[in-house]
Amino acid sequence: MSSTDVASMSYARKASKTAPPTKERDGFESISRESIVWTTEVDEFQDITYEISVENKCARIAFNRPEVLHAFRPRTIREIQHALELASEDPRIWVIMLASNNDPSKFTPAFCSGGDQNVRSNGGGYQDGTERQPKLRVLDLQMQMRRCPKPIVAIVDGYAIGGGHILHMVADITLASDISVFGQTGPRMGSFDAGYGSTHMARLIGQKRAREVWFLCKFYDAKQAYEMGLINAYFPKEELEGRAAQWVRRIAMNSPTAIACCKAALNADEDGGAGIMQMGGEMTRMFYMSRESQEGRDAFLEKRAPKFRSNL
Ligand code: S0N
Repeated sequence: MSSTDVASMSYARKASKTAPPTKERDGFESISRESIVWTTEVDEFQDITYEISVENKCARIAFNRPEVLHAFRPRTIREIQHALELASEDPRIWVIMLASNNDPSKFTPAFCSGGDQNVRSNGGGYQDGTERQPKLRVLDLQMQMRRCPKPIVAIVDGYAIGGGHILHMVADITLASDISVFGQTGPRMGSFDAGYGSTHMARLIGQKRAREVWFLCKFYDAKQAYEMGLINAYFPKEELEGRAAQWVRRIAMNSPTAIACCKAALNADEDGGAGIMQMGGEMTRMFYMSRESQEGRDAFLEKRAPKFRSNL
């Protein structure tokens, strides 16, 4: 690899042996902020869009219900789940963006305003005519996001409220525009999320702040959200797309296996047995690729004793 390649660890190196330490040595600021050019590969969705950029090893799943500030109904969640599965199983995709399609000349910008109250049923969940029975299907999506080995980057431009706020928290990274507004409304709306929506929030911002967010149902601007640790970074609105492209490009330059293992470990710390299962699954998957593991299978199929070799 040439040292002029921005992905190289040598990229921002000075020839001098006495150069002072500098954080610019990570080369991050040299990564392009050009907009990513997206291709629609699957065009079967109503409530979302699904696009990919093979060049950038990235998929973009976007809420597409701006008239209700991207509130989600069961169909929306099922479509995101399907798109997430497509991205998870596509070896060309290493990073997944969760975003929203906004046109500020028509509707107030939002990432997602949570569960669609028009289809909140008295039967214990949401029902838009596409479910056999009312469900809190978004909880299944949260689990799928946690278990997805690829990093998920939430791009928040506008309101992230209620169940929409929880989805950005469950994503691995959140980048926001400076006009964004964050908050929970459950206790004002007759609902709550006592799962990740409460416990993961407390991990992110601390117990006292999490109790404040839920008990007061105040809204917070992007600067406050950043200072609390709810989001990774915020940018002027017009810079968000380019900055998000830069972050995603950098993640996609790094080792996907190393990132999957880091994600699994960070989840395991919080998810108990289910988290250990995810991390153990990554280890087993890698072990299956080794000569040592394959020798066990081959010996069984060839009806002989295994001749294991190991560097342990
Ligand atoms: C975001 C807010 C503050 C924006 O206010 P603004 O700018 O004044 O716009 P509005 O005029 O209010 O909105 C524009 C149009 O969008 C519709 N709309 C907005 N949000 C929703 C929504 N969530 N459902 C349906 N429609 C929505 C408005 O009605 C309006 O439409 P028109 O023009 O036709 O009048 C403001 O919009 C606001 O406060 N919205 C509600 C936000 C909210 O409370 N969300 C939380 C909802 N609950 C959940 O997300 C729970 C999720 C869940 O499934 C769950 C999961 C796990 C465990 C429990 C639960 C559970 O059920 O609680």
